[in-house]
Parts: sequence; structure tokens; C-alpha cells
Amino acid sequence: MESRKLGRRGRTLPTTPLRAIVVLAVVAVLAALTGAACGGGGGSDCTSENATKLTGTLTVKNFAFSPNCFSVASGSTISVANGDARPHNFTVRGTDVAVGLPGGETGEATAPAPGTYDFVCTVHPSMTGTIIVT
Ligand SMILES: [Cu+2]
Repeated sequence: MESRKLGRRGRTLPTTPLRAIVVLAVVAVLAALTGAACGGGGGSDCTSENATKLTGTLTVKNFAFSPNCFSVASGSTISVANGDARPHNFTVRGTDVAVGLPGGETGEATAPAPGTYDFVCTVHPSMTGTIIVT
């Protein structure tokens, strides 16, 4: 019968925790967004100065390429070893390099013309890297 409870005083206690939760949620979303923006790819951070000179084999392990920023000479052979049980591939964007890698197997690619290329495993688009071909 008394409908006064939510009257003028309804905004003291209930809104404070709610507002805190909303603020925390917004902060969490922003952190997730900026984290994703910074952590994704890493391709643009790969330059001839910080690239690893690939002397051995490009390794795929735990759904990641290692190294994922490397330099090679044009025309040289890039060996890619899949250390995972799952199939992957080594696909260099903007070239015809696309090497299928069944679980546990090694494939070979020929480094394309000089330039900077992004590469990816098209099965797992988060597996990316950059090659500096010299
Ligand atoms: Cu993959």
C-alpha cells in the first residue's frame, strides 16, 4: 500500500554500486580493445633493423611462427617446420607462396622478390608475421 519507498530517496545507495560496476565494465572493455589493437599482428613493427636474419628453419609451434619477424635473401629457400600436431600453412600475402604444413611436417618456400611481406597461417588468422626480403 505504501508506494513511497522508491520516491525521492531512491538514488542514494542503489546507484553507487551500479555506477561502480558500469565504470569497471567500461574500463575493462577499453582495456580489452586497446590491448587487442596493440597486440595484434605486430607486422608494422618489423623492420630491417629488428628482423631476425633467418639462418635455419622457420618453426611453427603452439600456433605461432618463430621467428615472426625475419629477413631472408630473395630466391633463398625458407624451410618451415610444423611442430604442432595440427595442420598449418605458411602463406605470404601478395605472393604465390602458400605452403601447406600437415602436422609434424616440414615444407619449403622460395623467398619472393625483395620487399616487406606479411605472412599468415590462413587456417588460424591470428598466426601472423612479417618477412623482409632483401
Ligand atoms: Cu595454423
